[in-house]
Amino acid sequence: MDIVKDLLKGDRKALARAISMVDNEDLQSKEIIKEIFPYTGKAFIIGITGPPGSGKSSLINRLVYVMRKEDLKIGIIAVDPTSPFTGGSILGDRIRMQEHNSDKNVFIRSMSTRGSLGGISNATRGVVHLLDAFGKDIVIIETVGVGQSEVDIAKNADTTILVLTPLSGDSVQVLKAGIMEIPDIVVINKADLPGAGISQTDINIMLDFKNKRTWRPPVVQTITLNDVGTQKLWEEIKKHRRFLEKDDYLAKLRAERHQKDVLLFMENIIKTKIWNTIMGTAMFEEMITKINNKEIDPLSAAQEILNSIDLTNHE
Ligand SMILES: Nc1nc2c(ncn2[C@@H]2O[C@H](COP(=O)(O)OP(=O)(O)O)[C@@H](O)[C@H]2O)c(=O)[nH]1
Ligand SMILES: [Mg+2]
Repeated sequence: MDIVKDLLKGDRKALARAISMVDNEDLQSKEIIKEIFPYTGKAFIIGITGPPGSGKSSLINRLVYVMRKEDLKIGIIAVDPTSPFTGGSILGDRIRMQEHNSDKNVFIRSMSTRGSLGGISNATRGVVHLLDAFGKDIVIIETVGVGQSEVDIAKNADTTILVLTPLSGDSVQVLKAGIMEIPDIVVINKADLPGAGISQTDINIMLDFKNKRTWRPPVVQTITLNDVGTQKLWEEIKKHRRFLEKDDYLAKLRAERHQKDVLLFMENIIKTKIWNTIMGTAMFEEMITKINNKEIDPLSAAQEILNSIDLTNHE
């Protein structure tokens, strides 16, 4: 495809168009991903999550400056849940990061989650692949932490950063939700506000208590307003990356990700296939009637239907 050729040549307009096609789940998006996939796997993926307003976008804005000093090419995806409660934050993200608009090596894109409850959609994963194939060294995904998204981001990123603040009771939330297994690095942003030290102590205790992993997540205090702690955070990201690369963890992590992706796609394909094959058919209606009349139980009905339909040919 021409669009893929242009994208691989470094044409930013082609990248933007391809992203829109993938984001809209355009008919051609499958073909695009297929063609660019061999060129992926070079970018390092950083996931940044945390409660709304904790300062994720502001932090990314600062981090980008630090990364650009090392001449790294950066792609940023700000994932916003399509929730009425956070409706305005896409605009906020853009404003927070627009300082980099004139930098050709920084590409920023907002995406919605399409009701997948703050999770990472296939479209988002596709856009990560596009940015990767385009030649970005670093891809940053920002997601609002609303439960499922934290778990999801950790599955999709190489390094996951959880951004908390001293005041909002964030650490209590974290304790409740039991998400301390997820971050590779914990950031306490807004360290200019009172309570940062206490939060740090609390979080460290939780991490020591909860964590039996080989990597002990460091806790970094930042103040994005005055650019405090950004360099330290970047050093910790690089440390984590070296850790992943040392024992081939990164390769294992990515292999696991591919395995999950394939399983998920298979589930989706089969589900659609079942749906398309049986919905509205007389056979299905009859089976439901039989269940209503207690002539058959639902599991036996499911097995009987599956035995009678052809599930091959998964286009
Ligand atoms: N006091 C203080 N406010 C901050 C800091 N970082 C961000 N903010 C403010 O917090 C608000 C939310 O920031 P934003 O980056 O949009 O948070 P996000 O929703 O997590 O992306 C903005 O009004 C920022 O100016 C900080 O270090 N200290
Ligand atoms: Mg934001």
